[in-house]
Amino acid sequence: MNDELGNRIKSYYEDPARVLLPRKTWVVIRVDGKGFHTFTKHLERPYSRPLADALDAAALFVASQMAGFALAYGQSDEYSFLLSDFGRDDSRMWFDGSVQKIASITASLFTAGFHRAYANAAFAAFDARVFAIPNRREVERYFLWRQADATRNSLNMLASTHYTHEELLGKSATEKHDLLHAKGENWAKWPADFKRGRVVHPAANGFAVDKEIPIFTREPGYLNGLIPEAD
Ligand SMILES: Nc1nc2c(ncn2[C@@H]2O[C@H](COP(=O)(O)OP(=O)(O)OP(=O)(O)O)[C@@H](O)[C@H]2O)c(=O)[nH]1
Ligand SMILES: [Mg+2]
Repeated sequence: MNDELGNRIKSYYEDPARVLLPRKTWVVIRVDGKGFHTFTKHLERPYSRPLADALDAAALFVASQMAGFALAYGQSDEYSFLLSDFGRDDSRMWFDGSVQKIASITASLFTAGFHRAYANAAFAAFDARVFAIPNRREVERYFLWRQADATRNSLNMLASTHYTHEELLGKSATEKHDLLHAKGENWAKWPADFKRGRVVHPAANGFAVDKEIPIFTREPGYLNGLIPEAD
């Protein structure tokens, strides 16, 4: 009776919600802080080093738990992980590519890792989305897109420490740079990781964080050396 009931419930309700990613692809999982606009209210602006460090610690922990991890890229309140099942013939995607497993385990591992590193009374939560990208060049473009977002975010964050929302409304990036110069502020002088983001990559002793990453479009070899080749 119990087996029959379980089988029926699984086949009627659980199995239809089981989505698998295709084999032999690159898989991206992006984790993003839930409501971090509020969570970060009392943190240093434009850039909180303790927050970035805790996000890095969470990413290092997740990387150590993932099968097929290639690299992770972090900025603002997010981290994107790249996995693949290339390599050996019998290599399998993490959790056989189960979307629900990958997304929920990544979000919970990241949240656990973040809290272990970040002593704060408030609880943080992270969402995770997972998808396959079928082409290596597109994987590279994915990371170019996130880095462009880091650069835009950092300029906006810095500008918003000197000007009100209304004063910045409709201003271009060049105009924001000019407004900052007018206050003796220079975005270019801020640390590389604030302007460009950070990368977690495999290293001799496990995994390491690179806080001095290049502008990806100017140094294509950087991402190229980390994104796995297809079989
Ligand atoms: N003070 C401070 N805030 C930061 C820092 N990094 C990120 N943030 C905040 O984190 C927010 C992240 O933006 P989003 O992810 O788009 O917005 P969210 O409020 O997290 O909302 P959802 O992601 O949709 O849940 C930014 O708007 C900033 O307010 C930082 O170094 N210092
Ligand atoms: Mg967020």
